[in-house]
Amino acid sequence: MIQKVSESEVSRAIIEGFTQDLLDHTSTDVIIVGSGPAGLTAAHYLAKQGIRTLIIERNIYAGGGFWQGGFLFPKTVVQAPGNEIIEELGIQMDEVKPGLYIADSFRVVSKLLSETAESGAKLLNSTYVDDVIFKDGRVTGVVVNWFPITQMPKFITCMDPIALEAKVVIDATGHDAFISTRAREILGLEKIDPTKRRHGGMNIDEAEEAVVAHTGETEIPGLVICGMAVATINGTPRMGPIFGGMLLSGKKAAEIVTNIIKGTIIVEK
Ligand code: 48F
Repeated sequence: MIQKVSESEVSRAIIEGFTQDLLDHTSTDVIIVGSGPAGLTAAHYLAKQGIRTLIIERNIYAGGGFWQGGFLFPKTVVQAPGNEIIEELGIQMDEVKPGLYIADSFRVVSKLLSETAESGAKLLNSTYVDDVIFKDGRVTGVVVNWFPITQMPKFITCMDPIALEAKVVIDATGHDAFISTRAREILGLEKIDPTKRRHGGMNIDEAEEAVVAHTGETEIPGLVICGMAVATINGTPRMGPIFGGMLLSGKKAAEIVTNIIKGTIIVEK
């Protein structure tokens, strides 16, 4: 016998559950914009330590470009030591050759998502970041709205967003590098157009080293950058369908943010 419930009880459960999560994160420790491999890895390591972490993703589903390998084939390929991050999740990868590993993307992404959720991170999906909060020379949060609003006709799109505050914001928006380019615009720094190809040709080894090396605090206080956004901002080569650098970049971002947060004197509101 299936439990009987009323329609309004179901509605109430959804509204109360979601509203509580949103209220809990109007002012939080870290906001990660983008839920690709870099953003998710950062979220996983941060939330695991009890750091309040909110991931914002414009898509309905999380995972970004991690669901597919290359050429739309759902295989995740990583090189050492990136495999250690996946194996830590409890996924055994197959060895292609010493130091190069492969697994089904479906297994890898679903496990990373589930571990990140279990760590306590929250996901605000179908939500896009439209702007940053910029106060006293630093990024102190983001301005968000429902993604479907962007698809509405211009004459009814004057719908104000809301803003969410955080001690640190992580730009994990992939090729768009949206948060960094917007913050640079506010500060009057050199303009970067992510729609124009900024990468050199493909060079996996150089690209992966560069992404990890440039991951971290930007010249914009309060903003940390990881993943493919790092390559866009720094104009480093492209790595194509390999993910070790993305995972290591997300992990490095988490370490940097942890240090920032632990070193911060937190004035609770
Ligand atoms: O693109 P994405 O997977 O970024 P990543 O974590 O990894 C890059 C790789 O997937 C691949 C690669 C390396 O192998 O070249 O491309 O750096 O995930 C970025 C996510 O950010 C979301 C976007 O929908 C995607 O899921 N995103 C981008 N801009 C916004 C956003 C925005 N303004 N608001 C909310 N979400």
